[in-house]
Amino acid sequence: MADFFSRMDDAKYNQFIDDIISKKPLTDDMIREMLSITDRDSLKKMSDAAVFVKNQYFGNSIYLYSFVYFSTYCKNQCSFCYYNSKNKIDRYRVTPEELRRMCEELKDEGVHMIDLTMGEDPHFHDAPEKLLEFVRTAKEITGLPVMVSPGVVDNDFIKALAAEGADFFALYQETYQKELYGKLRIGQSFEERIQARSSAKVAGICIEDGILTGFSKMKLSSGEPINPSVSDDIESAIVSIRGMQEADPDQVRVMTFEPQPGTPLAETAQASDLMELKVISILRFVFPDRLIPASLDVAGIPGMVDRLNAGANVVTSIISADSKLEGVVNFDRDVSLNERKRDAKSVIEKLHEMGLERGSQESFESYLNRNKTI
Ligand code: SAM
Ligand code: MD0
Ligand code: SF4
Repeated sequence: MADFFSRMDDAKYNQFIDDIISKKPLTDDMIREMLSITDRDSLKKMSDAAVFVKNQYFGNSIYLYSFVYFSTYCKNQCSFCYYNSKNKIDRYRVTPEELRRMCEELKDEGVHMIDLTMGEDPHFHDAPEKLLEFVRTAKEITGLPVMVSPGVVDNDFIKALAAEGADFFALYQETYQKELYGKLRIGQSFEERIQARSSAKVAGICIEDGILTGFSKMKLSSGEPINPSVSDDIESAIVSIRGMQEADPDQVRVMTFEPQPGTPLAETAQASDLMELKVISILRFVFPDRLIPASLDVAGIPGMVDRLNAGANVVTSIISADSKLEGVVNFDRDVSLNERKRDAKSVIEKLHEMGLERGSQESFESYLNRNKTI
């Protein structure tokens, strides 16, 4: 049977693209059909359409975020995450002096924003001033916008982050299927997570939401499968894309779940990246003028190329060649630091090979101001 794209002639295909650019909404059935595509030519048509749409809004410009995972301590027990409190791993917490030194090095790397990320570390959660100081340091030393990824924090904390000049607040719902959420973010409130994101939006900070794919073969460490009805990847993605639309996010991401050693889901089979790539294209159709990242954390620079070719326009999880800090998913956990190749220079070289370029700082910052009325 002909699929969503193979049954379109050129005129219909061009009409589809025009409709997206004029922000005509996709129906659930359209998304379902696109996520079911397996034919290579149709997949190429889908990703080409997404890149065309991206070019309408962003041209050849790609934005780069430096990733600073400054504390890997965490009080939570997310079943998918290497850093969950039950995992017996080595952890670190960067000192204010170490952060200053890192920022001195980062400021001339060519990134557009610094992403300060932490586990839900009580050291910072219970003493907001310590995180505010990190934001201040990063902004002052690098002169760049700062994203914070602190997990769920209360409204007063968010207002203080806004007052300190935090530019972006990243907090991923992971899924908008409540039952699946309960199995991933064990013991954490679904609503409070949504609430934190919307408080940040109200406080005038740009927000990022994100979802994960690749849970359809989800198994516990005992080898026992988790109820498959909650983890059909296609239906899950549709619910989650709709969920993300609610808060009008400034940046939206999808990442493939990568099973992590020592965690409850360690035995789950690694899904291919194909679903993530399809969801990136669909995110571009549903959020045509928003930032969509290609994370280096899932599959490095080769993976970045695929994600940019699927319609992404930001590269995240850039880590300096000599940095000792970790990523989150860490596809390259076993690779020695100086072979990691997640640095800005390697990224920019690859962008040039692809006919893309690093966007200007000015255009990035004008995007950050898109919600501001004055
Ligand atoms: N602790 C904060 C929090 O959880 O919101 C900040 C860290 S957050 C940026 C870490 C994100 O990485 C998660 O929200 C999840 O989307 C992603 N992640 C973590 N472990 C992952 C895994 N094993 N595979 C894919 N993505 C993962
Ligand atoms: C990334 N490792 O971009 C980072 C992280 C946190 N804001 C982002 C998941 O892949
Ligand atoms: Fe902690 Fe974030 Fe990992 Fe969950 S995803 S265990 S909150 S670091």
